[in-house]
Amino acid sequence: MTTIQIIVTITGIALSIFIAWFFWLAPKGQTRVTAGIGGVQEVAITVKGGYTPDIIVVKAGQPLRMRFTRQESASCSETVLIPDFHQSANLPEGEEVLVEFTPGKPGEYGFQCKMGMLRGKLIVE
Ligand SMILES: [Cu+2]
Repeated sequence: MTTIQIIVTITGIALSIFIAWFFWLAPKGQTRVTAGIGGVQEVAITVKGGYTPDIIVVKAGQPLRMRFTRQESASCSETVLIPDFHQSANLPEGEEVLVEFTPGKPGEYGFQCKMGMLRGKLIVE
């Protein structure tokens, strides 16, 4: 291989790694939810190649309403699971779906698509 070929190869690999990181691993935003009317903590989550926001900070012992809107047709994201709270929901494209429960104990809990490719985190304080 010539030097140019080596540089091109290395640049290509670096670019692939960055793209993979950007789409799957980079945090898409953290949000802290405060309780609104009736003491319900409400957060709107966009589902499109991931969850936005994907880190959600809430308070323990107060009802939480997660409003998922899926803006893509990729079958990967059609189901959202929150295993620690025994919650799951089907997300038809373009429709808002509510998932409601009360996080009891402080801790960090994941939510994800069925195959675990898209991930988010619920931080209960
Ligand atoms: Cu998936």
